[in-house]
Amino acid sequence: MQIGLVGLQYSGKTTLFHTLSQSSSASTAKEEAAVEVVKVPDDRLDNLTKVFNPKKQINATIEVFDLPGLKMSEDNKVKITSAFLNGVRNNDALFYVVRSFADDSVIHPMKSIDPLRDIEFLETEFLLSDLAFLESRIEKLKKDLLKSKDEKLKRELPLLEKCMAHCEQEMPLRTIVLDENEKKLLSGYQLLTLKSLGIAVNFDEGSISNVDSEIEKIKLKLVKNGAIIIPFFAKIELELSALGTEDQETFMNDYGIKESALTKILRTSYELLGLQSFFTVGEDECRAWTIKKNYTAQQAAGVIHTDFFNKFIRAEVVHYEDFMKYESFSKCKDAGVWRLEGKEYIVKDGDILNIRHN
Ligand SMILES: Nc1nc2c(ncn2[C@@H]2O[C@H](COP(=O)(O)OP(=O)(O)OP(=O)(O)O)[C@@H](O)[C@H]2O)c(=O)[nH]1
Ligand SMILES: [Mg+2]
Repeated sequence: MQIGLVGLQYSGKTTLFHTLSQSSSASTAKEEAAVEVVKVPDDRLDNLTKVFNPKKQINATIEVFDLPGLKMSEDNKVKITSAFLNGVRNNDALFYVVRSFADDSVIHPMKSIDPLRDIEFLETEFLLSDLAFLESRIEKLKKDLLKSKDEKLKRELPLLEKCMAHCEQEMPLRTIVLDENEKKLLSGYQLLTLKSLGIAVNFDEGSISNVDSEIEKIKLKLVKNGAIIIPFFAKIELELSALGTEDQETFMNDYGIKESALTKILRTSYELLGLQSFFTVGEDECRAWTIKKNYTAQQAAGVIHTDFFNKFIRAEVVHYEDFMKYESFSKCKDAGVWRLEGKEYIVKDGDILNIRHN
């Protein structure tokens, strides 16, 4: 899973990136995207490790891309380049990182602080990019269809026209209703406004008391755009990340910051992409795996190993909550919370699985 941090220059993307990757140097990605594989913290996995005492613990991971910010060009406009758009395209979900902090020593490419304007700017630019793409693709398809009777192309045309009509209403594609087939047909195109969107608003020390009302204001304006909006505190959190975990928590509490940017970004990413975790445990390793919410036991097995998918027999299942009551599989069996499930079983967040296979 890949997520990309995008936004105007100096909005705090790289600072956020470093709090996520928990490294302290705040150098800025200039021309190219920086990428970091971020461990997804999970208390449940930590607790399972305490019970099994395995040789290693393997957390789920997520790739975070820190993209270079959009700058003011010579004609006093902020422009999106095709290099930028290409950097954005491969991500599964995007986070707009917008600035709410006031600091005269940090210039704003649009000269004033207005997070809502910045969000709307990004939305409009991405929408225009999708419109331009759809327009040229539809034109090409029509030409191709004069020569070819390809069934897939035939189905594509009305779908792209439906998308085009949606964009023309100034609505991002993430709000369009699509069936599974349509989703599949569109997935190769990497349309920007079709991507799941989080909006991360960067506040500073002085504005902590206004955060809730600011976020509410933004939410009210953006109710229809299908994004999840979260506040964060790049600079404070980066400073605190140099401290030990305990001090960090104490200071965050003092500031009134309930949850770290890392936790919020990861939680939001899981929510946006409809993801959940299951665990495998043992003396060798305790491990968290990331799957889609409606995955069956067989599909989950396939994430571990394709052989497990092909040669799947049954899954032994105990939910984490049940397991922690008894702390051993034999006690779980006695208590009746250990089950054998078939390949159609829908895996739940926090299930501990052991796959039986040929
Ligand atoms: N006062 C204040 N400064 C901040 C905050 N967040 C970031 N900064 C500063 O703003 C400047 C730009 O931050 P970056 O994190 O590099 O911003 P960026 O979005 O990565 O910038 P580009 O990569 O150039 O687009 C740095 O000097 C940061 O220290 C904040 O919450 N408060
Ligand atoms: Mg940067």
